[in-house]
Amino acid sequence: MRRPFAGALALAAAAALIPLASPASATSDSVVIGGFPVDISQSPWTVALSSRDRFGGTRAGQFCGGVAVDRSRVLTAAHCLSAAVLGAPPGQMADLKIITDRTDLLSSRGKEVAVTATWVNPQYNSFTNAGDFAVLTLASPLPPSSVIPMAAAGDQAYTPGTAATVYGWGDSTGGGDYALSLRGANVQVLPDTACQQAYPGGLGGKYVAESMLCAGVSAGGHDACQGDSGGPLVAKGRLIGLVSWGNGCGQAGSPGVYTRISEVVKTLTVGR
Ligand code: 4AZ
Repeated sequence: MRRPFAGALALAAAAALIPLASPASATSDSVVIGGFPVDISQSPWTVALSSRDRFGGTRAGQFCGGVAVDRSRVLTAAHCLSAAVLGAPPGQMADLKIITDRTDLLSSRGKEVAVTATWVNPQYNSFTNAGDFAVLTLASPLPPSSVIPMAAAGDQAYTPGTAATVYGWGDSTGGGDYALSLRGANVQVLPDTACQQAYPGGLGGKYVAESMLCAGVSAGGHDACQGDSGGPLVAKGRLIGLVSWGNGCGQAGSPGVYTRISEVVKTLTVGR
């Protein structure tokens, strides 16, 4: 989607039965596009964000992804918590939960944990999508094994060419086929120039290297997509990105744009 919000909005609209134009073309072979099934035990820090009140129960209320960065805190995308997506400020959503340790959304495996507080990055710019992250505080702590370390600035995991995997329950084809079971897609960290070329500004969006990270595969076909927003991009066992935006899904020349986790680390460190 050209507009960063489009994916979560599509889910909101689907839940509300508002007719939507079909998304702009995306490859059909294309988490996640061009992905593979993942058992949650392989990425135990990946969580689903859920509100059945807002999004209905057919997919357990899943509308975005998230990732546990300590036992009581989950990172997600700021745009996942916008009033446009949620229909209300996040603090007013009585049934906002995270689902942990569950591969299949409709199974009873794992746990649903209530969110007791939401913090949206005050620097988040909903026009450029810079600073697209938010923190959820959980009602009860997760096990230590469910937490992934964040890669700080200068970490080798950010080097272009590094293999990375993105995880989510989002659109698995680019055609609105939201997954019921967790998927992953293998991509690589791409040089900032790849996204600067693809997203120079204007209608297609603007890539800001300081706060965003570019990832994909140059031929296309492997990518995050609608519904994956807020979910993790992992390299060398560390969190490097959150699914944020892009033009369509899996198209050559339109890499995925992620929230750069080193910026999150800086912000969270300053705040405490
Ligand atoms: C979305 O609309 C979205 N291909 C998320 C990720 C990407 C594109 C769109 C990246 O939520």
